[in-house]
Amino acid sequence: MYKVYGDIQSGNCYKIKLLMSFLATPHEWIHVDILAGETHSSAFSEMNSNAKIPVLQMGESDFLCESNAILNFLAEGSDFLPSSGLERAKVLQWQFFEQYSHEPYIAVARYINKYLGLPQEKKEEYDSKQIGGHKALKVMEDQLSKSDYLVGNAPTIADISLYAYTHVAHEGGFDLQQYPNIKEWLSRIEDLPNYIAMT
Ligand SMILES: N[C@@H](CCC(=O)N[C@@H](CS)C(=O)NCC(=O)O)C(=O)O
Repeated sequence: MYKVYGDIQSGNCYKIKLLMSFLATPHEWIHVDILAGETHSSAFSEMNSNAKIPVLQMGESDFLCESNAILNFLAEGSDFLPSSGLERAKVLQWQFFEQYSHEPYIAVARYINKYLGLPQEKKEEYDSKQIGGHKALKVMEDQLSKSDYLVGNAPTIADISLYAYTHVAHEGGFDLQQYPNIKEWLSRIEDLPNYIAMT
């Protein structure tokens, strides 16, 4: 059985929980407290020397890191990963977008606000994240005005990757009212069978 090391409140970890719930994949969830420094122990570095969650453990000593790599591995053979080469590449296109153009703004603003309590010394950094975050939301809004999901009209792991931090973007100060297509897409995902909430 798989073991997942993570914190469900982290979007990168929640992505894994959500896919495993959709696919009914048996697993053991092991909570890791990043604020207590648990990713920096020597035991943890045996699993991921980059000191980050999530980590997927298979067997005794086989570990996989990077949330989107884990999603690709777990989704293999399921409807959440298309079989056509072009559609798979489009899934990856959105997952790279998520890591480079979305998560560094929306997740970081949320972290500063929700986890750190928006301290004065972080206010400038928090404000600087708003422009990039809205730019990413605009890109998603544009695609979702053309298709029900990010890659065509059926859910894929591209949607799971981007749902994770988008649905809690308000915790980073992003008002989703101005993105009606994103709001409908969030509801569509929440209506899928076996959906599990972050809390
Ligand atoms: N690119 C990585 C990012 C993982 C990541 O940033 N994890 C954070 C929690 S969301 C973490 O473990 N932070 C602990 C630390 O940096 O000490 C992924 O997608 O898995």
